[in-house]
Amino acid sequence: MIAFQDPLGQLPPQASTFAADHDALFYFLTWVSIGSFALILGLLTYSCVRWRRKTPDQPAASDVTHNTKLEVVWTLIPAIIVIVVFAWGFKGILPQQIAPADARKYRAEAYTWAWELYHPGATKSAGELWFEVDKPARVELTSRDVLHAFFIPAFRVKRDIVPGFRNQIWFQPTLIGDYTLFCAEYCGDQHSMMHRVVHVVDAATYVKEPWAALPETPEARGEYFFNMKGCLACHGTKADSPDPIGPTFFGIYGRKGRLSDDSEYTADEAYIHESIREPQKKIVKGRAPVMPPFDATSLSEEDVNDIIAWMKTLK
Ligand SMILES: [Cu+2]
Repeated sequence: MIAFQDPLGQLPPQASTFAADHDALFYFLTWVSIGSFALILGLLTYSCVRWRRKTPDQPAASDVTHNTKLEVVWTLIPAIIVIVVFAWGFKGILPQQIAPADARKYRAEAYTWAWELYHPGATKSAGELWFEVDKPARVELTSRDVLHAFFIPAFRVKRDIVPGFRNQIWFQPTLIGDYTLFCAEYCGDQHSMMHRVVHVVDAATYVKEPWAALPETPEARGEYFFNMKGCLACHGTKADSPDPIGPTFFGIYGRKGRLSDDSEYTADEAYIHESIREPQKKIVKGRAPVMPPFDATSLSEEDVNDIIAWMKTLK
């Protein structure tokens, strides 16, 4: 591993063992690009001025059509640069392919437009991820629906998540702090909502399993799940929230309306519970059946009750 610091301070903090080498290659590519751009443009400008035709009837100054030596040089130098870039990138990407045997096994399931994030051995998903500093971690990646991608810029790692395909990614965080996990594959309307906080903590904090801690009151927990489970991608919380996909939760508890079969519904506890677990069972008139179901591994019975408790406060 080489120690390379970002000279312009333009990149995210180097928070994994892969980061320094990645940044060195990034700056190599940048400077080579700037250098060749300046060289080519400079030569072109110089030639245009130096060899321009000064009078309309001036004869050609030279009848040279090619120069083998020059052509070999300007083919060989770029070829060598391309080979260096390939070898450097290949050498950097190889160790990213196979996780060390002692890497902790996490799991991330992506769907439009949220993440289910599982810590090692957990059966219930968490809203954010916690990693221990200087310990390798491996994340198994699956998608419920369309293409997504797991991207943590501070770790300099990114991998596509392909539906029907088990992919994985690994890294070793080296810097305590809070970073961001993004979806890096455009996956529809609310793609930009697919970001989560990723914490790198010391061993003493990690053993306390901070991911299990939840807000204290049912209403606060309900709002937490609303933010973490992707509800906010389609549902607003204000009276005038735009609602192109799902209804706003403002004043939703107790609301009456018509379903697609013209029967009447009241948004009571049982109705909201069913709408979370089996959203396709009853579709409100004029709405598209686009809401994904949330089963018990995603939201427990208590979690659903917390969400309903929080909904009751929105009025
Ligand atoms: Cu996405």
